[in-house]
Amino acid sequence: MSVEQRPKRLYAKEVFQANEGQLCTIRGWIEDIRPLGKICFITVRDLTGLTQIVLNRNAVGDEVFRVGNEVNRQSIVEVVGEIKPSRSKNVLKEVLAKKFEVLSKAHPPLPIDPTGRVASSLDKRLDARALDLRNPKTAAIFKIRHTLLKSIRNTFYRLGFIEVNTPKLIGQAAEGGANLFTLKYFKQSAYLAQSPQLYKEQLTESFEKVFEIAQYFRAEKSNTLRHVCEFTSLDMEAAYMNEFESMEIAEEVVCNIIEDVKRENEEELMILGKTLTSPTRPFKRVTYTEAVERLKGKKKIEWGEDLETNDLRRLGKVYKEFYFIYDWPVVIKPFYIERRDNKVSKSFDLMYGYLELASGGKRVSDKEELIRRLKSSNLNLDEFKSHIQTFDYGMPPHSGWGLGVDRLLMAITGLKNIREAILYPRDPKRLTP
Ligand code: AMO
Repeated sequence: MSVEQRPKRLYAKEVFQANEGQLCTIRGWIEDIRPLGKICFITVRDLTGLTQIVLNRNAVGDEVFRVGNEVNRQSIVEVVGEIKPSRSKNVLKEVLAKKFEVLSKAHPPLPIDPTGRVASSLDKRLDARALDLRNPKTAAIFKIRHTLLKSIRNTFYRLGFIEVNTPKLIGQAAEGGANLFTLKYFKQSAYLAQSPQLYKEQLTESFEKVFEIAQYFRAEKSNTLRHVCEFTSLDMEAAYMNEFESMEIAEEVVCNIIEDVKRENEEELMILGKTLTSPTRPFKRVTYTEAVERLKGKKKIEWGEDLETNDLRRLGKVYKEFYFIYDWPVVIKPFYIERRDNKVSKSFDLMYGYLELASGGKRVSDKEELIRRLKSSNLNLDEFKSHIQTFDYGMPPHSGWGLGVDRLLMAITGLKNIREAILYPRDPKRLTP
């Protein structure tokens, strides 16, 4: 049947609203087949749900009826038929097939059952991710991720930010530190970018307010539930803003996402069994010093030490949901964060319970101070030569942050493992599929 001859394609969701007697085309994959003598019920799933197809031997003929009875589950089919009221209790309308064609056969045994009736380990699901994404529960996570990305863009466009794309193949360490992936780049070495930090700062010289959503790479051997080697970051940087103004933008982005997901993903939230509530604004703000005071008692934390996972877990029990920890010690923040005084930096982390979602701050915009800070961090000035030079072009005061999109999706959907929030996660043990 040529494309022109086929009646309009309907998605499962549209079948329920369509008129009885209407002709339609249904496409999707077979979830179930129930042969009952001269009739065979086939449920076809698409992105929006299930459609019940009725194959009647008298209507489609012996050969098509045999194919419909024998085709394997998960095969891709195209059905042309007429919408009828259904006699099944859970289905309002069904499609009585006039034509039934297998477009692509599935070949069992399949590695997992994407209907979710037979549970599989996360590792097995990730090995067969393309099939796992047919599971409505898995698909719900990525439909919410789609809303999250759309919401982020809408907020930044509305606030007048320019969306940018910085290089991911770089010749010098962006942030310093040892967690870089190295690769051969013709006759020299290159790295995979661990963040767009230096580029986004440079771009404030011309574009003033920029944001980027992109993947970054960290060669961290930590096998935790919140670290991966390739993660998606939302980065923003804005000239003439101080750290508190950029914290307000983070809050605005997160709150808009929650409202958008609540409105656009009601069904997906239901599938995941998650109720979203609008966070109380403004988000609570706690200084590093106050956090350390809170943690006193069980364990001695010296002022200036970084907070470890267990400390953050304890803090997460006190400050639930979204909150900021700000004014971190200079010694544990990177060279590009401005000092408030000799000890305290103009920095912040956005937290969700124990989970660090974002970090940022006001940046050093004075060239001499940047050089001093690079030296005191034991970084090689030569590697930062071209970045330092951009400060001679006139560097406005600026601030910004980087937010882990995968972690934010975990917070919103209630996932415990970051790997579930990423289509094809990469960790020290996983580089495929
Ligand atoms: P930072 O290194 O704290 O800051 O990273 C920012 C945010 O990115 C997420 N993140 C990760 N997510 C998953 N797996 C990882 N291995 C991983 N590493 C980081 C976290 C984290 O809060 N340049 C600064 C940001 C800035 O100051 O603008 C930076 O990269 O959610």
